[in-house]
Amino acid sequence: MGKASLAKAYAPWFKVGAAVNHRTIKSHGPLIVQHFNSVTAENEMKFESLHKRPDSFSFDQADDILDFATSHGIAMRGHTLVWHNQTPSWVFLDDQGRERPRAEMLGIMRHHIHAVVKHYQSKIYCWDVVNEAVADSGDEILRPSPWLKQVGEDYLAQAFWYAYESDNQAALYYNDYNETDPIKREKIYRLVKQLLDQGVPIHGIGMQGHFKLNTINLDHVKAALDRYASLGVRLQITELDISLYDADDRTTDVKSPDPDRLALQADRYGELFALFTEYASVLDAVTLWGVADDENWLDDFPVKGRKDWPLLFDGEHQPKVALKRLLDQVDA
Ligand code: 9MR
Repeated sequence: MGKASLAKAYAPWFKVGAAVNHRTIKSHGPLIVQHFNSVTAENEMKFESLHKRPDSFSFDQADDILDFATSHGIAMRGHTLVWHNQTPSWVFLDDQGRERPRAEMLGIMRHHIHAVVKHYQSKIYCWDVVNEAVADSGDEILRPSPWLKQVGEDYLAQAFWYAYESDNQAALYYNDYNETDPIKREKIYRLVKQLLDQGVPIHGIGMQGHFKLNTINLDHVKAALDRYASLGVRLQITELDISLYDADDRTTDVKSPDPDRLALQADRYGELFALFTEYASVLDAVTLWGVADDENWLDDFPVKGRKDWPLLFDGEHQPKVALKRLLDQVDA
């Protein structure tokens, strides 16, 4: 176990990645280097991080993460170019607070994508070009957003073309959550099919993979992998985690993880990775959304301040039963 590496164990099938940030590349550095061969910046490459004001870019923190990765031979994904969240309001509103018209929005989008993708050209192996554009409910495929309202439905196609113009070697992904839900799955499928039919340079679908113990459904995961793969695009699991809480659980005072739940979590991780290895011909990487349980986004979501234990390493950076399961089942 001491010398074992999750990424080496699964290297015959796919890369194994982790979301990292400018703190965890230091605090969790040894763990990242030992167990992962791909990283994603958790927040540092988002629009508001790189391009807070119209006339300047700040690449420092994102560059630090890239330097960390390259100095250890770790590949890096880019996350994310066009999203409705974590995007400064100047992108959507002019100085007078008026909604910017289509031409201005496209100019801003093009400028942003060109600057960012060219900055990282040949250093970032794939980009989440558009993130979470599909509606969770209702009949519409696209969720309401300023991008949709002010540019129109072709905003996704435009984003992919701008990225392709800037780096025609990087793999360009559409990335979304609840992607294994059968209704949302079909919307994502239709969206990506339309883009492919129009000749848009879209190469992959990022399946985020934020699961919960009581709702994760392996049949749905398999059906989604099959459905998306049928489009002839590459696939990645981009943000994997398994919350220890059931979907409707709102308790706040849990101080330590329940061992029975950790065992169930290990079972689910084991089943997922076994399934993923069956899709190695289309699945290029499986990325966890964090490194260890001491720093993870679910500590605040969906219940503010509630501790969760969704990852493969515990708060002391020690392997959890889930990590042992993943190594044991491939004889690492
Ligand atoms: O993990 C990220 C967290 O630190 C941010 O506060 C949050 C803000 O939107 O974004 C989190 O990452 C999200 C990712 O960028 C896109 N998919 C959902 C992730 C979890 O919310």
